[in-house]
Amino acid sequence: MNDLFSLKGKVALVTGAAYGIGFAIAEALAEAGAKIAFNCRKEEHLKAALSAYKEKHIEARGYLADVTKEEEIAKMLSSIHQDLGRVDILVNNAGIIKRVPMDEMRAEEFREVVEIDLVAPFLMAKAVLPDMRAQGGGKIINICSMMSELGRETVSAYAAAKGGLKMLTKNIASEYGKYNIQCNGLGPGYIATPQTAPLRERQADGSRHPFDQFIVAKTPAERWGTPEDLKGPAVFLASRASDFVNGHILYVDGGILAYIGKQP
Ligand code: NAP
Ligand code: GCO
Repeated sequence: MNDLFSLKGKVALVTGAAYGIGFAIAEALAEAGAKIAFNCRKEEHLKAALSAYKEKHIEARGYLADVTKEEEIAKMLSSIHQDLGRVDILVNNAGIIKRVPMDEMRAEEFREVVEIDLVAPFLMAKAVLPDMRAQGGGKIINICSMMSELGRETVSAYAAAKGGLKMLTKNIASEYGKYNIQCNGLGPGYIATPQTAPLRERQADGSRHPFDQFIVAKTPAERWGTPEDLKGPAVFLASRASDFVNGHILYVDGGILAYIGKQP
């Protein structure tokens, strides 16, 4: 049974894995035996991440690449081929959010979120598909969101992108399943990372942020998730254990999507 979840001999590329969810997923895939490649845009993030991986005894290869830029993707993949020989697992994790009421959001802000959260996973998947087809298969994992299913105030661009990412996942699964390529989504609930830090900030009077209280009340598990909660599901979707799972969005949300909410 353990072999089903082993990633020995596999190379995994996790985008945006300098910290947060991507770092935890990369750590999990490494613990399952994979060799790790990751990227981000900022030199300071790359340097800090390389030290952090080393502290975890993970020999991750880090690359500076903006996933919205095709030429940077091509250069990164060429370097990965030289350094590690192949990509068996792609985790499209890099993402941003902008929290702005839609009627105040500038078009370029909307476009930036969609470029990173939806167009970039398309570009990254397109870049690795030829290798995966040539090597007899592969795994693509797109990091979706509660906003792949639900909306809320101020996150129109993000919800549109993550909803699109859910359908891109299903389409890649449909088009490339015949090559033994499985494409699935991982849909975290509300996870404590830098991206959600503004939603958890203590108020001036020391009380918890109203959104923090709201999310804990909306979550049957009655807590925020941590990046560590995503490690097992990520290994499952990256391993042979999920070879007949394709086009599925695996939500790791403590039950948020199942729950109508507490009676006031
Ligand atoms: P985070 O803490 O903000 O980390 C985002 C990472 O992506 C950083 O390493 C960032 O590094 C990198 N990145 C951003 N834009 C990039 C680009 N254009 N090219 C390359 N790298 C880029 O985010 P997180 O909370 O870990 O979230 C990771 C993923 O999970 C995102 O897709 C997010 O939408 C999704 N998600 C998060 C939650 C949550 O509650 N936290 C829940 C559901 C889904 P640089 O800035 O150096 O590039
Ligand atoms: C927000 C949060 C969420 C989380 C996540 C939930 O502002 O609502 O940032 O969008 O990031 O995507 O799954």
